[in-house]
Amino acid sequence: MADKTIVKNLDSNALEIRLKLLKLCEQTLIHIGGDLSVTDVMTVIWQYAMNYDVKNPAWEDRDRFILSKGHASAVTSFNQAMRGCFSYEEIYREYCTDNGRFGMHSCNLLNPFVDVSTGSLGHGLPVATGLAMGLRLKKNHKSRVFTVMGDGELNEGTMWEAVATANQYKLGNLVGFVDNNHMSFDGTNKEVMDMGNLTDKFRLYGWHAIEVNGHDINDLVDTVNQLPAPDSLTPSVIIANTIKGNGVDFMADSPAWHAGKIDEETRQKAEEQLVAAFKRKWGDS
Ligand SMILES: Cc1ncc(C[n+]2csc(CCOP(=O)(O)OP(=O)(O)O)c2C)c(N)n1
Repeated sequence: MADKTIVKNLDSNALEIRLKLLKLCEQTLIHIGGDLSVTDVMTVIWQYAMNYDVKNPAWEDRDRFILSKGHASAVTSFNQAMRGCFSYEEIYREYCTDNGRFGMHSCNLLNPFVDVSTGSLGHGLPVATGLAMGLRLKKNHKSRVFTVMGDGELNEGTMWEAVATANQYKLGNLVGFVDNNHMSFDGTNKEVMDMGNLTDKFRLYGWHAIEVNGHDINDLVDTVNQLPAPDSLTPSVIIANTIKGNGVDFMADSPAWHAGKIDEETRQKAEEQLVAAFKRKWGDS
């Protein structure tokens, strides 16, 4: 059981990030469905798990992060702002502007806190695998490479070649999360391309695979606490069962909200739901 104060703080961080996402979604179109589904996972990675010094992104022994489902860039940027990489205001000001550091996909051309640009699905895990292999070659046994994939994304690119490679080269410094919201761009994964049970599949490829409720911060923290050490020999994946558009009733589980923009009244309604759910769980304190 994770420490209750830590869990409450992380839950409060996740609420704050969801509210920031809704504000951005009023300003412009974002990938709100997949941002809301992965918010708890991303909050635990960025506010709890990552060994990272914002003042020194070039630090050799830090953990690396690759957003394989690159369209969840907004939730990454807000997490990085919460960690102190830049301010929230900078995100709102520069989002999707010419020469802005923030946009619909994660881009490292102008933003040094993004390790690898992503957005074309199916390539983040393979790059993370190469990075993990490179760290081993450099005798770096302290850093982990975290990557967040979409379950729909696992239909694409060279994801499964990377899964086999990570097992072959015993990359225990590689930690994947799958945002398992059962949805792709315009329908359910069952309709688009059914990959079956992902936990079983990763295990067949030799990975240490754990399935958790991806909206339960306590479970996520517990799982992170029990990860094998970075110098171990088995890659890990956390299959986080989530709901696309989580927390907002009219967005939840709806392919219509893969991406979208909302008006002020809609934002207020959504905010009320999120705040009420937090209070039901934690009270007013
Ligand atoms: C190579 C490639 N093919 C297609 C797309 C278009 N696309 C963007 S998001 C998406 C759905 C992916 O599903 P998933 O990874 O589960 O994302 P989530 O539902 O969590 O937002 C698709 C097909 C893309 N960005 N890149």
